[in-house]
Amino acid sequence: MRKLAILVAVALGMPGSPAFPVGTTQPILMKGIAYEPKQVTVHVGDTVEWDNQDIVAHTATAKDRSWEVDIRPGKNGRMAMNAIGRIDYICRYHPNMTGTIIVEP
Ligand SMILES: [Cu+2]
Repeated sequence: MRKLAILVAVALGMPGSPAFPVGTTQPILMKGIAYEPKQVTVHVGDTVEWDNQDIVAHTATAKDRSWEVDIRPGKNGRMAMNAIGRIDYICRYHPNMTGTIIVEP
């Protein structure tokens, strides 16, 4: 019985342990000249990864121009989210292509 309890604790990842990795990766597809999903919610320290499945290049460009990730067809790119808040972003090549990232504590 005691052995089982230990196994459950390991399966839950034991948050708070220094060995537990910080941050996860949130995937977003670039497909059909659109971001999918259009809006995501992540936590500070997480990484957003865009996967361009179109045959044209796209960018993820913050509307305030504080950062940009340029992604060629069939490639992917990532950006760590290190500040709380709402980020609206667009594709510089296709201004109608818009997305939102909500970064929570
Ligand atoms: Cu684009």
